[in-house]
Amino acid sequence: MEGKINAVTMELWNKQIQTCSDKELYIALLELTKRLMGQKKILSGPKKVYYISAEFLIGKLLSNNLINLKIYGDVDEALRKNGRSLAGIEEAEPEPSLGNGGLGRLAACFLDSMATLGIPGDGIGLNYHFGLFKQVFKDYKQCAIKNDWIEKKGWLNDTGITYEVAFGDRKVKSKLYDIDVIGYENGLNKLHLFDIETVDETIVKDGIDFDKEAIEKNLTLFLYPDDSDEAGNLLRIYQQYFMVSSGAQMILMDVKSKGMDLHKLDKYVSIQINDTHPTMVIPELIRLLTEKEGFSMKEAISVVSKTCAYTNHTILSEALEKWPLAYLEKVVPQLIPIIKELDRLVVRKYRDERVWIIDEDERVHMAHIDIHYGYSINGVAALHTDILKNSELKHFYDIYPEKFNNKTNGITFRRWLMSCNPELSGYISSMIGDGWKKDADELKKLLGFKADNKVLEGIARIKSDKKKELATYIKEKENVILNTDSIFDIQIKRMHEYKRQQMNALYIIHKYLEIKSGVKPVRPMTFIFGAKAAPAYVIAQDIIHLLLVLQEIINNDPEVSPYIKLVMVENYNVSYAEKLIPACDISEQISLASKEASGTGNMKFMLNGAVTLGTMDGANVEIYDLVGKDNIYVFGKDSDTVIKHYEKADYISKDYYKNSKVIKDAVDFIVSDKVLKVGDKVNLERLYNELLNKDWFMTLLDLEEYIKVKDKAFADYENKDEWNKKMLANIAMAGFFSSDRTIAEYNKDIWKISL
Ligand code: 26Q
Repeated sequence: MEGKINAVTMELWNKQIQTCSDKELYIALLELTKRLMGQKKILSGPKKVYYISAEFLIGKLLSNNLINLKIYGDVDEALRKNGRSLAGIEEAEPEPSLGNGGLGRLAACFLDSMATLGIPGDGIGLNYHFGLFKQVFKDYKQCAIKNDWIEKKGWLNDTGITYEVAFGDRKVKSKLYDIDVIGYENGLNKLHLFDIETVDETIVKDGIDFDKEAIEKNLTLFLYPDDSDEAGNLLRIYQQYFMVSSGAQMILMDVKSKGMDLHKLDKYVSIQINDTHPTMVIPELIRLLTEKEGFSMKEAISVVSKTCAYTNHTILSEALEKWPLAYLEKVVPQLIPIIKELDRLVVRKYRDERVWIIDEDERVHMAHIDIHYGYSINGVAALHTDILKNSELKHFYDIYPEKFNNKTNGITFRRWLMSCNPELSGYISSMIGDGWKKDADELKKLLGFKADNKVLEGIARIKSDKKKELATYIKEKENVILNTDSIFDIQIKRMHEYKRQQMNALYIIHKYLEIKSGVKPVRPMTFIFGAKAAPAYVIAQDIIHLLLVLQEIINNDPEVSPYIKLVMVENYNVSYAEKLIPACDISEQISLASKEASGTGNMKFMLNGAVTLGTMDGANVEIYDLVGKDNIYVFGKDSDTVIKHYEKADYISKDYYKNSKVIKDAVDFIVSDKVLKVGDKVNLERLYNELLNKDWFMTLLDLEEYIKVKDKAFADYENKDEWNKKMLANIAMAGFFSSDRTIAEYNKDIWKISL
């Protein structure tokens, strides 16, 4: 391998490994990896899946591709021999942040698993020039700046293929870029990313502001931050249609070029629609088939309905897309007669207005198009699918019980264990062999070592080493010194009230007040947060502000800082997650029950030996079922209770505040003199009032039990032997959450591709 790498560095830079900069080495390895990938077979067969998604949060690709090519170890060794390390070189790779969070990352894990299982399955998405904004902190607040990632030499390949996309007011050219996706010990699929030819990066001004009118210049400039306030923006409809029209044309051309009969499209193609963002692919396919391929409307609707399947990722009703018909009329007038026809057919058949596509306010319910005109509807965790069936989408479930199914999310173990934690990965293999890499269920063999102290201590040592590594990184990046003997408690995910970072903050305040009153914890505690907030999401910004202010106050208080450290890391992203997750002791999964569709961070933590502290929400329920009550900490009201509170509108946060001194003291601290001296009165008072007078996501409902159970988890940590067993049990039972399992289920129940 050393020779191969040196050959490329010589060719590109006329230098040997030793004298290259990290950037030069990265580019050389990129080049070498692309060449090796180019030699792999392209996965093909009679039927193909297209996973269409506005987001693919792929993260850095070098390590992952090396792992899947099975040359990670060789490359690492060759570099070490020359005094270099893959870790250093990875820092030179830009991270493509082409997604907001869970939904985008899931799409990326799925690409990895489809290729690994040998399923011909391509991604279809957009080539955003600036991914999710870069977060910087100033005056204890989040600022958003543009986040470019495209370099001259990178993973993107220009295919030279173009399509024409027509909007109501203009025609534009769509260019196709591809990124190769290599399976673990398997062949190649593609991620197809469409870009507008005339995009102009120079129109971006301060922060992330730009001219929203100039569609030709801005269409693929930015990924929209998950943000319901801005959902009405026309540009998002332009983006969505651009993606689906390009994708639909590509799919039909592909099928025709293979000489296949479009009337049997469903035999050759399944299109998985990732949330409602790509829903317009349904009317667009119908349009193309009727306008260009001579189909009758009936034939087109019939075959498209057998080809498209829909995945729902949310039960927050404000996040379900409803576009004003007038907006669609402006951007995509050619789809209007089709959407109206799809609605007419529904209205003719069903009297229940709740299942109609166009409502009385002339808004188009995108999910309703998917449900009526797709052949499968799935939720992303058992509880989530149950809630869809029994409440959120009940009227649809009554009509189409056979279409509904559950596909509990998963994660790729190649990235979330082998790449981010090679030490643990290697240790596992030394005990149970390598079989788990292909069959994740084999991790259960680890349970055989439950009573083996040497093994348990080995796992504990790796955890401790990863905590030290993280501490070094955080010192460098955030300038905060962590005590690696402390317990690491981590909450990393988008900032949202339903995820309840504010509840975690109230716990920290509670501990702070205890220490101030003389009650000291037996072991120091480190609380780590990472989160971006949608720029227009006011309360989310306020929670970030509170955390940053608390960090300042706590870490600089000599009486408290020996016992508590708080660090909110800047610009949390996939690469940061890969450093944080292996170092975690306690994984915070504390959403209000019924609100987190699944969560996938919970799975990544578990796989790396963290113990979950969580509510019975999303996939936490399945984690609980797998590891058993001794290996997880659960608290809080269950989803039925929460749903009833919403139905009856009988949750009054002030009652909880008034009736508990612990709650009152913690909440009042937000607007205490000490905090107001450092922070911004406007933000802090707004958050305080929100918690007291609204608290839509019921923070105070669960706070007392959260404190109790979290204290118990911290106390249990002191029994190292028992804790190590909990770590082992979590790792051993994580196999179910491999995205290979998830994708195998999608294939068995939905796509039905024979392998
Ligand atoms: C909508 C309209 C306008 C602008 C943006 C959006 C938008 C963008 C992204 C709405 C939603 C998203 C992302 C949602 C998401 O990430 N959902 C998460 O999906 C995960 C994978 O299934 C689940 O594990 C999480 O529980 C769910 O929150």
